[in-house]
Amino acid sequence: MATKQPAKPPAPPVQSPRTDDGDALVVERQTQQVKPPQMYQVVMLNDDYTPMEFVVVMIQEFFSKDMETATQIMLKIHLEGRGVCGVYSKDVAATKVDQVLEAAHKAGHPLQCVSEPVD
Ligand code: TYC
Repeated sequence: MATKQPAKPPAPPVQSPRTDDGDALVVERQTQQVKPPQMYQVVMLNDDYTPMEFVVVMIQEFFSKDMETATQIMLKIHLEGRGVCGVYSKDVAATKVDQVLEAAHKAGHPLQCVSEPVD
């Protein structure tokens, strides 16, 4: 004797999301993750007048490099025209530029440096 299976209850209707007041709620899927912040490199420029020793001291003092690393960076700038002293957030890079320019100006040297976005 064939037994009749009880009919399946109908699937409940798909509920669209609602607020507590019963209003329809639009749910958006966030497709893009938060990107890391743009970083900035502080680039020091060569000139013919600023003493090498002064540049080394600036790099040690404001970019926390040891004497050997600071000397290598200074020589790269001297030979190639420019060199990266460090990479920072936008505000910190701008502060480093200001500090170097102020110290150089006070010492009477034309040393220049700029901050630029890292690719
Ligand atoms: N070219 C300078 C000199 O011969 C030295 C120097 C190096 C200056 C680096 C600036 O960013 C600089 N005295």
